[in-house]
Amino acid sequence: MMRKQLLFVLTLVLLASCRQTETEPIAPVHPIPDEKQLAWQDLEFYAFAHFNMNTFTNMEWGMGDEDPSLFNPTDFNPKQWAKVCKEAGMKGIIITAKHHDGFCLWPTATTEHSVKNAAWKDGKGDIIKEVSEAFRAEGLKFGVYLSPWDRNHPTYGTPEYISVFREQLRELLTNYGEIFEVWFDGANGGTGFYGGANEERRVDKKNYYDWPTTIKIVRELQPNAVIFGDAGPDVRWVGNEHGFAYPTTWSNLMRDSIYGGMPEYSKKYSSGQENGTHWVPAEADVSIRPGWYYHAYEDHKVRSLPELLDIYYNSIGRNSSLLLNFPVDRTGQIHENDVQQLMKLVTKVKEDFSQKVSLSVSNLSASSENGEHMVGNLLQPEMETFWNPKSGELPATVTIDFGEEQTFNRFLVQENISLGQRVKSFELEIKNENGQWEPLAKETTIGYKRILRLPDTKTSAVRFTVHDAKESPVISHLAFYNAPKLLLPPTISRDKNGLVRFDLSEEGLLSFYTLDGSDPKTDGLAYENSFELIKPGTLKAVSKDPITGKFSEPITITFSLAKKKWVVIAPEKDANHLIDDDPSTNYTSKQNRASIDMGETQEVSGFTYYPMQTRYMSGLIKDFEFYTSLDGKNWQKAASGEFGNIANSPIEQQVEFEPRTARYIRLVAKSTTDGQAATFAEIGVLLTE
Ligand code: FUL
Repeated sequence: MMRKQLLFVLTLVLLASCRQTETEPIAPVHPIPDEKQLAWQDLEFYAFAHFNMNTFTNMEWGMGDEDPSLFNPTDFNPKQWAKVCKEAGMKGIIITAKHHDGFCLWPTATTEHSVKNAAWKDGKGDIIKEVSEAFRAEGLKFGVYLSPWDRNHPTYGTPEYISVFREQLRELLTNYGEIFEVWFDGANGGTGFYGGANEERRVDKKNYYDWPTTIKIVRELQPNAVIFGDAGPDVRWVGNEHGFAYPTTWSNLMRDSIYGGMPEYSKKYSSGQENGTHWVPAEADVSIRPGWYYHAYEDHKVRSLPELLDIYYNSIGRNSSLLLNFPVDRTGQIHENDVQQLMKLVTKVKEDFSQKVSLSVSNLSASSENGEHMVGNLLQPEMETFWNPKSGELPATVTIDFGEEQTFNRFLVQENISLGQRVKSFELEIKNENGQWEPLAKETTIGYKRILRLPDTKTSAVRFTVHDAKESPVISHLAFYNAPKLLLPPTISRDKNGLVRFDLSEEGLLSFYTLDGSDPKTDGLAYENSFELIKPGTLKAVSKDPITGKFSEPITITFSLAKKKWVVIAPEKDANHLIDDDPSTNYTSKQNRASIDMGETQEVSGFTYYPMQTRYMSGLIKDFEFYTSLDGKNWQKAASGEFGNIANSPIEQQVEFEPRTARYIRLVAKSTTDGQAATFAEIGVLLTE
């Protein structure tokens, strides 16, 4: 009897433990991605190329009346584009086959406004063919941007144009091999050339294009291509042009409430909705320069490494893909400055993820596991293997016991999105010295990939908790990394009073400087607080990572005299902006000149002129005269001339002249680049040593 009972109990225990290893089926939480959306999600990082008529007219939005012969790259080389993208780990490219001005980069049968009538290759060329072939040869994907708005076509605004537009689409989707993404811009309707009508044509953005029929064409001709638009249907706009997704980014979208170009899209819909009805993930598009198209005057404005890193972490790190634009230049190549910045980004991202905290299954434990979906699966990046707690268990936790103290500052986590985006809120905690859990980060959505940039964190264990989810979470991967500090020289600024300030590229860095031209690595003073520097001088500085002992490149800045005692004579509105030592503020002079009292006499041997730095510049001084005076009444001309390339290269200009004693200075604009009133960001003087 006793034996029988024991056996019965043992059988029960065995059954119970068997049941524990049984895997409960997991129903998807709708909406879920389809196959082409899943494949697209893996791409993560790909290129945009804005290269078209605007490249040759220096415009962002051409009117449509441009002469097709103007399209004429001097050294078109799409192999260079493909090589650059390949080296950067980008998975493909989307090119502006037709932008709003209507010029077609392929010899379309639908219009004369195309490469057929370009000077380039005597009208025999086909940009789309050459780019698609160059990318395919490198094993990269190819996509097309086709602007629904066409400021050239005479029929734009009538039903006839829709047939033209669809025919153009058919040509693109038939003659150039596999297309991975078709990009439909939301900007449409407005003023234009329209075959000579030169008028404003507004369209009913919701109904005019009859999108369902156009979408069918894409499905028929390119069943694997995803379609991008504000309302998807497959991939959606992130709602801004600076490349940032949101801390809460759902791939679910209330798609049926949206139409392309709707005014309230960015505010209301672009971050996705928890209860969104369709799977339409975000794509963050951003240009590597201020403009989408190439302008020589932006050659010095390619985004800095810290800016590019912010874009990377705020897009790919926030459940979005990154579509990074190159304004291909007039030669027909990606400009070397853009390549340089891109490679800096790629190198730094590689570095950030090169020191992984090594983990094995024995480091992990979970609050519960659903059969085969064990916590150890989190170590593999593949989506198909994932951790899933028991159904209904929330919060659900994973404890990562490092065994010994580890340092990290990046946390990467992924959901198996093939079962739907589920997590609504999660938290990271670390074990402190007393063995208690301390909060480290509290966030909301995860999605395909979420990366957190964290402060340097030293601990022996971390607890990852999903507090809230639509259904039991399906987490496919998590990892910790220790990214080396971004070691850039400090950003140095000086205000009107001569106070010099350093801004460091990351917290925790140190900085050293010299004022006598010597090496700041060996002879530098430690920068602690802002300091005064009135006299002109050369400041050299470096940053240092105290952990690795490594130094940044040095930076050298030559300061002219501080403007502490300066006043503008007969000032108009905002005149102080020209002597506030802040190049981001401007002064516009209707008199086309600026006169300054320096407050005391100086031995002056030259001057500097900083033109305005805003996106759309006007009134840059071209021909100038510079005067000095001892009494503010009698003026002597010290220099005159031309700022030759200022329209293309609006950097600080420096002019030297015969040294002289002066208390007053005056810069006169004899002409400006666009005939508008002269503008000034800053004026400075050089002194005789
Ligand atoms: C916008 C366009 O108007 C810009 O010119 C650019 O093409 C950008 C990617 O999309 O809507």
